[in-house]
Amino acid sequence: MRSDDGQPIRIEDYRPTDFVLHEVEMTVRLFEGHADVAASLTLERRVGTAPAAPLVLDGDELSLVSLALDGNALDASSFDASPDRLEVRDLPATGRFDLEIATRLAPETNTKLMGLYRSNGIWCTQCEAEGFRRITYFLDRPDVLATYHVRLEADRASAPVLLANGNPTASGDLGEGRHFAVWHDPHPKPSYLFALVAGDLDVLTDDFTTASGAAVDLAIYTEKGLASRATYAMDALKRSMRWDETRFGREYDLTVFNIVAISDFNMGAMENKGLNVFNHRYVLLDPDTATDADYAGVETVIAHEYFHNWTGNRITCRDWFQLCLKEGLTVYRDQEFSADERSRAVKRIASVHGLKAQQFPEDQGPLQHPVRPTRYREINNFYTATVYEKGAELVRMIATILGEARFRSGMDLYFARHDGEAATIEDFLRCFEEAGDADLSQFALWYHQAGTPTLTVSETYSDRRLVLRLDQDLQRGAAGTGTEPMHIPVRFGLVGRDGKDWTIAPMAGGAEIEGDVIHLTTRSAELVFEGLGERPLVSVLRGFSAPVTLQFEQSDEDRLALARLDPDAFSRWRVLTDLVGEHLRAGAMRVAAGEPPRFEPRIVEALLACAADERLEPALRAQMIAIPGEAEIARLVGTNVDPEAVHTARETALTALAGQGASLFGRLRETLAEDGPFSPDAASVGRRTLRNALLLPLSIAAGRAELAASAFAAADNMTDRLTAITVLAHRFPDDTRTAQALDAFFERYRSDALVLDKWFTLQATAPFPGAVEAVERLTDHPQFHLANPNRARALIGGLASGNQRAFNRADGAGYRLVAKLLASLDALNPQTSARLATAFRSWRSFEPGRQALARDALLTLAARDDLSRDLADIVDRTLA
Ligand code: B3K
Ligand code: ZN
Repeated sequence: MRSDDGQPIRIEDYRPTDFVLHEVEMTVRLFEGHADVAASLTLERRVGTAPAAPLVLDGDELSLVSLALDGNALDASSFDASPDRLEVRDLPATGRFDLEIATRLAPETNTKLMGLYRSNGIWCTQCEAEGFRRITYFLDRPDVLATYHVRLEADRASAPVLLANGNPTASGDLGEGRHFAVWHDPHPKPSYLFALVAGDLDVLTDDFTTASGAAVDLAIYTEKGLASRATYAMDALKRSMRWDETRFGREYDLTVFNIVAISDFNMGAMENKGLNVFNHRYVLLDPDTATDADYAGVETVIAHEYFHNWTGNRITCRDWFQLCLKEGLTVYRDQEFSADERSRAVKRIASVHGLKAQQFPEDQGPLQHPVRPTRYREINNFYTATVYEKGAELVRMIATILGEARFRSGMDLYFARHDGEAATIEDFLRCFEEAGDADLSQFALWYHQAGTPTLTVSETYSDRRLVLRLDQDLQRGAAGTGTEPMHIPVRFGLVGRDGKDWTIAPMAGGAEIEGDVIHLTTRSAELVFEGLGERPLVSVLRGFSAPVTLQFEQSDEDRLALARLDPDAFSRWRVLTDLVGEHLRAGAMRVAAGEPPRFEPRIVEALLACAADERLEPALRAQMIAIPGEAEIARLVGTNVDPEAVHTARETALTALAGQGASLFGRLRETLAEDGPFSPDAASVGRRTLRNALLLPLSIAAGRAELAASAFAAADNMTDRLTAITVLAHRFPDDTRTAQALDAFFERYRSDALVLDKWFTLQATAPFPGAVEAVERLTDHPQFHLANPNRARALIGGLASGNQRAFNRADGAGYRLVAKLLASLDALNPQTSARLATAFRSWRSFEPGRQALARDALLTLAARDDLSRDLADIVDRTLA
């Protein structure tokens, strides 16, 4: 039976709880096969609550063992308990009381990986968003903050390590092979930040001294034998701690900070107070098993979870509608950290690329929602690119609008005013308005109106006079949440033919300009620049200063000139990638209409000029020559997409790049050859990135697998190895060396889960129609485990989200296979099946035949009566 009635939770229904929770005391006894939880909640009726109002606690698949009030068992007439709810009546009208609740859990059979579960023998928890209610009956909502004392008991042999939130206060022996540990978290927190971990773990330790001199013991726990792979994560943690002190004045606030790496995990990681639990892929690294992208991912996620200690934990969310309050802000903070630690331009390009690849399609399809939603049916489905990535863009826009100093004052006020509270977006914005002396009421629309605004720019020049016209429009798709004009900060520059920015203010204008930022607050505005010596090149949306779709009918000549000489490196990438995108879009439409494909040589020349430009760091040069992926081209085409035509158009561009670039790329690859031992520092990464970016075009130009096969054989690190084997598998599927490489790779890493994930993904993403059958065969592979989220994502997600051509195969086989696998996965792990199902979000953009087949697959899922609420929510909204 469907697990809900489809009724949404609505923001306007928010009201505080009838009871205030002060303290939580818990004892968790872990045994093979079950766990006993005794929770004592110190509660008090809120002033103003009716004296007879019952206490209603949340549960989820719970079984109540006993219930007592201040030490006396409660009479059955005083309460009603069901798996998902506990109602207690006849509670004191005034004063504090203790409600003692005992529940029994089965962690071993908890395949949803929410609440308390076991992963490879390790007991661990995941509570955000609503997992604590799977441990005990509770006021399981983020505005209920309490201090926690937690006592853990387990067999010493199976769980020598016992961890919970906060600081350790006691531990000892219990006899009969059992022992205990007690943890106290002095910082009031909501239940979603609760965590415990118990198991036989290895550990890497270190220490940190805060700016004010407090000592912190740091530890990263891993499965046996893997702690040495956590050294980079530890280094990233210490750098994050220091950065938050210098950049935001935020210090750590406990005596220990623990991280545990777990192999079965629904998401990337979780910021539980003082005890972050991580998907092991965001902790474990070494050059032989992890790519440079994996290193960057670890650095980002370690930083992100650490930064949550202030933005999320010390100040949390009033309700789940405010999720972007902690997530958007924390993503902004981790992006800034990476920009400071690595290269600002490279990081910004990567973030904007990710935003366009993930958030734009979401904002332009059926799963569209405002950054601060007002309705949800299943909150776990709102941990989206819109809340996270667009949420981060909104914070960045506040910084752009206010300037760095006023932005920092606003943040300082936010920390000072709301520490220890559960806050709202309104609270957050008010801090910037007060500290920054600004009116953000119009800006706030960014949080409430869904959809990607279109920013249309046009320029006219005559008589030494430049008129720049800006128009904003939010018509497309934002139905229901408003289309009022927003405050769009547009960073810009006027660039001379010598490649230098002019400093010139407009003579007249319908929009305010501060420095290099135009504040567009009306639907349209014109800026007039007079007395110019020549026509400048107009460089707009520098740094992607607002998450908009830019439409600028700038001539190809101007764009090619900007790609060559804009002093702003990000803008060179932006103008070039938009130009390439437009030509690919036109190419795909031409092919779909039966015309021959072509890709303009002068655009290739512009790409090659960037590749050869030694003023640019290598990582940037690699980003400049990257040809947009098939999903991105499909998004640009927008409607009636034929994925085969998209594929052909992209192939044509790749072939042109390979042909025209062969000799340059050959020379470059030589000069970038590795000359020392592997190092994960940004400069080495940049060189490796560019060198590896050349392997595909060089292999295409040669038309043979030779180069990739020898690169595979010579590789001494995973970045080079994975690049080479991907070129083999995705370009030369029938070459005997490809099969050999796949076998060798498998044999070498057969017991390394994280590398095997790559092996599965690499086959699932091979851009051939036959990838569907390959994936189906791989589901029978002895190493394919549907219950392991990383493996499920590697294979099913690889096909559904990473292989546009095969997933959208004309006969619908891709849709049917994915739907079938999602139904099986849903029975085990609804959160992961729902997440993977979002791959269907663009189904309406395809040509009618594919649309009908995708719809059929979705309807088959929708018709199942055993669908989880998570998956039903995604499927229903996708079909709506
Ligand atoms: N806050 C967690 C995500 C929890 C997701 C729950 N479905 C990780 C993060 O954003 O840091
Ligand atoms: Zn987060």
